Amino acid sequence: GPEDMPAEIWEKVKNHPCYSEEAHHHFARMHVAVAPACNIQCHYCNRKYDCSNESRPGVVSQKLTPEQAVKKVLAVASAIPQMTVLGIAGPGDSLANPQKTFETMRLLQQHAPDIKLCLSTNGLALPDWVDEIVQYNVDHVTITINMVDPAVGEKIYPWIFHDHRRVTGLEAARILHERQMLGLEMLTARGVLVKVNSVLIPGVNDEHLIEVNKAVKARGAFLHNIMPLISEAEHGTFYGLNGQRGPTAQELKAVQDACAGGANLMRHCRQCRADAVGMLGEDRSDEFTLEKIEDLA
Ligand code: CLF
Ligand code: SF4
Repeated sequence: GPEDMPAEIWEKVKNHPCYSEEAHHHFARMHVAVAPACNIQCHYCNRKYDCSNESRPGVVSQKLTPEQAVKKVLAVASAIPQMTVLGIAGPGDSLANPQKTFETMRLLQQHAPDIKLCLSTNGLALPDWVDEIVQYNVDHVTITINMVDPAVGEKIYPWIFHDHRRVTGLEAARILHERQMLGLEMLTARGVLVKVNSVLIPGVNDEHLIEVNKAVKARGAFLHNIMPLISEAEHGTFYGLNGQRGPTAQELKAVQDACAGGANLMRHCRQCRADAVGMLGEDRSDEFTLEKIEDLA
């Protein structure tokens, strides 16, 4: 609440359903799926579906151009007055598609300046785009950080694509880790609120997430969202580690409780799809497909 934080931070979180537990009862968010490509491979990702760093696996979102995205935002904003935040969260990585992501942000600043802008990223490209993030008034960025030790990272990421080449193994995890930490520090230094998402993978990073929580708090993260791996065989999650299961509700709570006293935890995440529309946990994306927006226009 406003008593726990400086006034300028409260201004940024009071209407954001993810950054404020209270706000999620009153305000809605929407995502536009303008970012299809990704620059890393997570073992738990199946490219046929939305990015599982911010989303529910097994969902296929309707991809939009920046122009279509803006049409959709305007249609949703007039239908859902509680809609305060527009996020770009896939279906790949927002910053692996910088032209599409920032063209969408630029158009939205022109046509819907009251809507808060949010994006989510794996962090690999983040240090290269901090100026644009600030320039387009993106107030909120989510970085998915699953490890702060490349030896753990090597079990989660088979490869990254960085500096025009594919990098594998420990070196890939080391580069990703360094870029995530640098990007986080650069954003908090510029006053952008950063939320960190971590996917809890039993036997791989469960206890390690306590270290992650400390490391991201030390670098200024505002909120830490520890999400369960959703492992469903038919979606091919963890193709690199057959039979990898997700955590039980008790295991998730145990890790969250072990992080108490560190970075503030988000416990109301609903693992939204990359084209989610409505209040958290509500899915109205079917009401705003491209075909239906064209009919409204
Ligand atoms: Fe979207 Fe994410 Fe922005 Fe929210 S969702 S880009 S911070 S506007 Fe929110 Fe959905 Fe959880 Fe994400 S409940 S998956 S945390
Ligand atoms: Fe998949 Fe997202 Fe990981 Fe890219 S960052 S591989 S889209 S889960």
